[in-house]
Amino acid sequence: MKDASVNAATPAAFDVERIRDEFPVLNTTMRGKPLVYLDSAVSAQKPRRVIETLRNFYEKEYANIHRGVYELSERATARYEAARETARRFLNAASTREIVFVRGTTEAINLVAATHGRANLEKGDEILISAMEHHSNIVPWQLLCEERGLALRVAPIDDRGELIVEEFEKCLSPRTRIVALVHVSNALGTINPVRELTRQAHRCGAVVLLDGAQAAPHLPIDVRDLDCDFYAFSSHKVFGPTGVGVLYARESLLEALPPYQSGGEMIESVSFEKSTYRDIPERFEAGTPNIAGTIGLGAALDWMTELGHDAIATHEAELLAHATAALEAIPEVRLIGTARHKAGVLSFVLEGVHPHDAGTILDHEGIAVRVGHHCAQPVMERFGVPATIRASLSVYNTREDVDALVAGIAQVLRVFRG
Ligand code: 7TS
Repeated sequence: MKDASVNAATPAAFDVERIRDEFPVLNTTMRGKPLVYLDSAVSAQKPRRVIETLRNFYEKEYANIHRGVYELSERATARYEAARETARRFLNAASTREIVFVRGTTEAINLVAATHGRANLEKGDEILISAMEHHSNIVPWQLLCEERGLALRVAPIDDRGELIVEEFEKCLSPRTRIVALVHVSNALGTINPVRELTRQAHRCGAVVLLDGAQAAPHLPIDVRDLDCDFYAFSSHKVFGPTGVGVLYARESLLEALPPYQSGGEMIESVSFEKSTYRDIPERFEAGTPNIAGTIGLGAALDWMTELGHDAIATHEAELLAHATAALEAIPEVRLIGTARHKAGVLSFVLEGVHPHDAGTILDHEGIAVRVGHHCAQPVMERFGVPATIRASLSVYNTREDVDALVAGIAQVLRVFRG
């Protein structure tokens, strides 16, 4: 099972088998075959550190937060707020006041659309997105546009799946009030030059939201260096629990926003005449939050930081190069998304085979990939395909996983072509 070449090609400190040992699920079998998990863009598997943090919290430390006068609740509150500091460090935000815990990337974007969007945009204003957005960075803006009479503009992408920067510039105007862009595309793997795009958007006076759902698991994120106004990511894609995520918002902007959801936890005082709201970030965290999930997210971010972004990037780049070469060597494969700057996402179609049929046969080999439109239907349309097969790589994947995929594709082609 162990391939010495994997370790030889990556830094000495990085041992993929040791990483795999931390993920219990990777030792299981599916359909009687060893699991080959190539669907981390949908959701990443969880290391023991995260699983044990959840277990420990529920066994020994569980209480509601921010309300108990007793020690158990104080401890739970401290753990929850420590996760906020961990998230701040992970993003290099200036202050924990800029870190809002939400349900995930989807809720983060909806929050910004419903608060900043409603409070600041008026008829005739424009929102600019790109042609490679996930549905969750399209539909909230569409709804806002319908409600407020705004225009949604879309910067096009080229045949490699790269944003056409000159066209993006042409889409910007003094009417552009929000620019919402994906940092790394989930359907294509493209890494966008978001620092430069943010600079251009700011020159026009727009605020910038970056969808970091697929970037946070792979790249070091520095919101101060990017100079973005909002940055969103989901815990479950960075090896943490489901149901929680982070919205970073520049302090001056967040302070000016009206509440999003309302109720307990976000208020200062309530009377039937008037209620007043708490300071940021609590103003945006109404109700009992996902306490255990947030603490688990903190453990996941610590785990990633200890592993090191350089080690993650080096390993994934080596795997991506191997996988790209292997898939390109199969004549029936057409890769969708061949950007020069790419994360570990391999979207492809197989000549003469529907992606769903391919997915089913791969599943019989124990190989988990996603087939479909990946919640990015406009990307599928751009490339003239109804769906793709998508293998997505993570820090725990090996060359053997890629080789299993290649063998699985050969099996698919045998079944369909005889
Ligand atoms: N943005 C991007 C770029 C994503 O890839 C996803 C989820 C989301 C937003 C939404 O994240 P959520 O955690 O709020 O659901 N991406 C995928 C995917 O690629 N396949 O399934 C979900």
